[in-house]
Amino acid sequence: ELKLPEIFNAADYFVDRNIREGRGEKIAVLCEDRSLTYSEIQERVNQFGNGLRSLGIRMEDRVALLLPDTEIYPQAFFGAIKMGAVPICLNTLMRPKDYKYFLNDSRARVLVVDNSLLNCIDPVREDFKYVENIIVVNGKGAENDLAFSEMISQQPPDLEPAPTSPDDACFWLYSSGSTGQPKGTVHLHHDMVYASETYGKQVLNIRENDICFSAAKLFFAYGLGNGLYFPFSVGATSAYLPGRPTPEAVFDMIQQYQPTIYFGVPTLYGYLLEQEGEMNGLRLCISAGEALTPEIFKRWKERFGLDIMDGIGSTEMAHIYISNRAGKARRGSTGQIVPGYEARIVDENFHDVPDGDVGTLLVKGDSAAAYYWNKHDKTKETMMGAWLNTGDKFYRDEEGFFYYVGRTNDMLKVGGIWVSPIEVEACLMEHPAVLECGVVGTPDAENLIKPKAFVVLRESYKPSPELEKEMKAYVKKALAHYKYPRWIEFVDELPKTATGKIKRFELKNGNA
Ligand code: 3SK
Repeated sequence: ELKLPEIFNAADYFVDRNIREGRGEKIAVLCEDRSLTYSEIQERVNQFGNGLRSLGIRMEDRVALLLPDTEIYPQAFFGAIKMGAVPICLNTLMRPKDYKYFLNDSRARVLVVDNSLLNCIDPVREDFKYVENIIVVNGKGAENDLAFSEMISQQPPDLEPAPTSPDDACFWLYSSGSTGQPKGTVHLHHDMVYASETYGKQVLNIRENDICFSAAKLFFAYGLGNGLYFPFSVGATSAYLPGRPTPEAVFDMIQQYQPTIYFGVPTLYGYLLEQEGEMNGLRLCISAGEALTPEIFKRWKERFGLDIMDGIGSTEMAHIYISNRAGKARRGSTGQIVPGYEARIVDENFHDVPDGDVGTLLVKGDSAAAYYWNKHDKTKETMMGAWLNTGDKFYRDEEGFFYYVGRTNDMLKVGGIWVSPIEVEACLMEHPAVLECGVVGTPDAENLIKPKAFVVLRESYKPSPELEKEMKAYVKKALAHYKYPRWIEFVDELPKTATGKIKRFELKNGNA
């Protein structure tokens, strides 16, 4: 159990504590040709917090951040937290209408936006109902906008942390489901500490001399832990890539910064395996965000001699709660429960199912979000007292290893039997012609649901009826025959979310 004092501020814990414990001169952040020590970060955190105060921002006010991964992120995120405000980490890949929704739904009073992203804000800035100030990083924006660097340079370098409690609102992330508007997920000051003390310290075994590099961006719950609060929890270093994590950019980051922990998503692991490049110096390769296929795990190990440590987390739980362990990763499994968390697999009546049976995963742990902002019904559906309904289908073996079989509503019942699209995808991925694929349920002539596969071919293959036939036969041979895809559509790319997950609902709607 986490024992925190009655007055507790997460920025004091993740930033100031490093200076108190003698790590002020350690490099906190590396980005392009820049590096900042913990003392330098602390000074800018304080200046930004003071700057927000000078604008009349008070405890509990929301401050939206629309920023790429650079050294500004920790300054703005912890600066807001330190003065008691609540930063909202916004996905940088959305469209103007989405930002209008985020800003109006959250009632943020301040927006901090990078110059490179102003084009997404300008078309809707007149529609913001509550934003009073727009602070622009690396530029100036419209006439009344403030410049981040100018604003902080005029502020004093000292700031007392706001007297928040461990249970005060600390930061928000927007979580999107397959239906409805994104939900403002409210995390408390103790949540990042809990995730750091559990997954960070007991699974990653993160240490002061680690260098972390997360291809998953900081606006994503996975990236926020990987690239910010896990390294800051021990005074380690984080290397930031501001642009797109293309395979070339990832290999360059590994060359340039020699990280010890690399955090990726399965799609990117797959693309890295397609390219020339080295992954030297790593002690851990972490994967989350979507299920890792056994095929990618195997090919990664063969090529780089490293296990990929797969795990699953969620925006609602802040980070990973089931994970493989270093040196003991089990191919095809999401791993075992992370210390500090509990899991149950239940049927539709919320009764526990025996090991080996598929059910819905519920999790419990003190990094869970408190609620969804202004969405009481969704809060009640997901946050069931101490337990959180993940909406994921899993089974657990007798050794406590969990196996992902799909989202609750992605599972297909074919001829009365559950079929996991993940299993069919993993099988197709082993076919030499397949680069990527997505499987969804599609009604046949009798309106009965059958699996359909959307396949992206590797460069040296061309779509043909022969290849389609061969792939169907391949799956039929490897899996129970009812699982084979009755249709295969060859496509150039798959629709993906900002965090790299296949948008199955778009495939279902025929939008490949
Ligand atoms: O998708 C995941 O597995 C994940 C992991 C950590 C934090 C957040 C998410 C969504």
